[in-house]
Amino acid sequence: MSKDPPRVNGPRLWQSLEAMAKLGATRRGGVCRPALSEADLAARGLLRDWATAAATRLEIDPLGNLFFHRPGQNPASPAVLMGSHLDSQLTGGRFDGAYGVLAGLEVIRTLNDLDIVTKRPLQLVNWTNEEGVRFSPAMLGSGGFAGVYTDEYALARKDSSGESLAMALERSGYAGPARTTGRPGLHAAFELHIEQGPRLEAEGLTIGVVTGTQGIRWYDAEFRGESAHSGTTPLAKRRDAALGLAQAILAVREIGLQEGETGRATVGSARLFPNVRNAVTEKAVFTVEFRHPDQARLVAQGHKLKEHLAKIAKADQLGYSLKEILTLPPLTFDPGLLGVVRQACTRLRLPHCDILSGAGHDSCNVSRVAPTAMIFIPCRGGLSHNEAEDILPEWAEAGANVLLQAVLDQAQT
Ligand code: HGY
Ligand code: MN
Ligand code: MN
Repeated sequence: MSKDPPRVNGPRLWQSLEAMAKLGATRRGGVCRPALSEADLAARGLLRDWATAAATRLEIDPLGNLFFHRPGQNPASPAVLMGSHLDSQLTGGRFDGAYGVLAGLEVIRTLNDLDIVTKRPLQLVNWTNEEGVRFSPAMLGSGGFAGVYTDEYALARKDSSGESLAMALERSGYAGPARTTGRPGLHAAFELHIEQGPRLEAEGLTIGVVTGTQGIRWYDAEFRGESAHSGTTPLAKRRDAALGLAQAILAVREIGLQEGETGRATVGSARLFPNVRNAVTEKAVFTVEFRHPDQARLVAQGHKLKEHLAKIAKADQLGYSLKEILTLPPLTFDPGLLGVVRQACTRLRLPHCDILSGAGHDSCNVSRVAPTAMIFIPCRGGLSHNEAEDILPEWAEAGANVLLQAVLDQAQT
């Protein structure tokens, strides 16, 4: 490796981030780009224009994942993959996901500027439905790629309007051809992402070497009672599903509190039916999420949840159901690639530390089928899944330089 490592074009990366942030921009400075929404389609279109101009060839898989191929000297050798996701939360930030995709594009643009043709082919990926906002579970596109879900299961997932992923892909022209072979072999995969936590900024560090992610469990739950007139039905006679929901929210919090500082327990979405002020609630449909670095604790939280819901249902004469729809165990990334990332930080003289990711990422799925590592940069106040999410241009540039180094290290072997 030359003594002075090649560097990305920071201003160009920042301009791309700013242009991308205009697509689905919200009044409060964030983005709203649910998977395959008009805004996400616009973002995909802009990425395609840029990636095509950077001399890559697009391949779309059955779940609408976008793979931009950059040829290597040895076309048959397993590729090095980099990328993330353009879809966002409803009140999302401008950098969650988009930063990793555009930094990957910047790496390709830089290699083009330097006329470097790597030995191994490179692939820039944009994963479908990472956030799980429109279709659940989250990380659906990368889950299909990694064989966590069959394509049939993923394509059948429906959004709240009843439209399936298959229909959304058909309608938007992103339904790629059926997989004919197994998963393409990858030599290495890297994902660059904002930390979505406060540690790096607080400790004055520029890069997080992501050793792994904590486990995640998603549940769909519901209570079923009986709709009744709010003016004529005595409280003792009601089978009020909203009352069940209220107790479930407190029970989920209690389960989380029992884990102390590591506790992460959330009811983030709930819908009441018939949802009118003068009728007792017949049905409450809601989500529960637990996260934990220890698999046994995560499993135990799921058992406690089931016990609580059964108790509430019995006491209030409600029906209930509970379905686990996302099961992601705690995982560690590839030690060899983590060493490559650390060396890149040292070569670039960037202060760095090992860090565990509190958030889930597509790399959790990719790590099932390829050696994978993630790289973090700080974000202001650790804020994310919030329209005020923000980073410094120098952080963006530094992270992209580490990605460039790590990709070159693996693509030149
Ligand atoms: O939920 C997550 O952890 C990711 O940000 N989608
Ligand atoms: Mn993300
Ligand atoms: Mn996210």
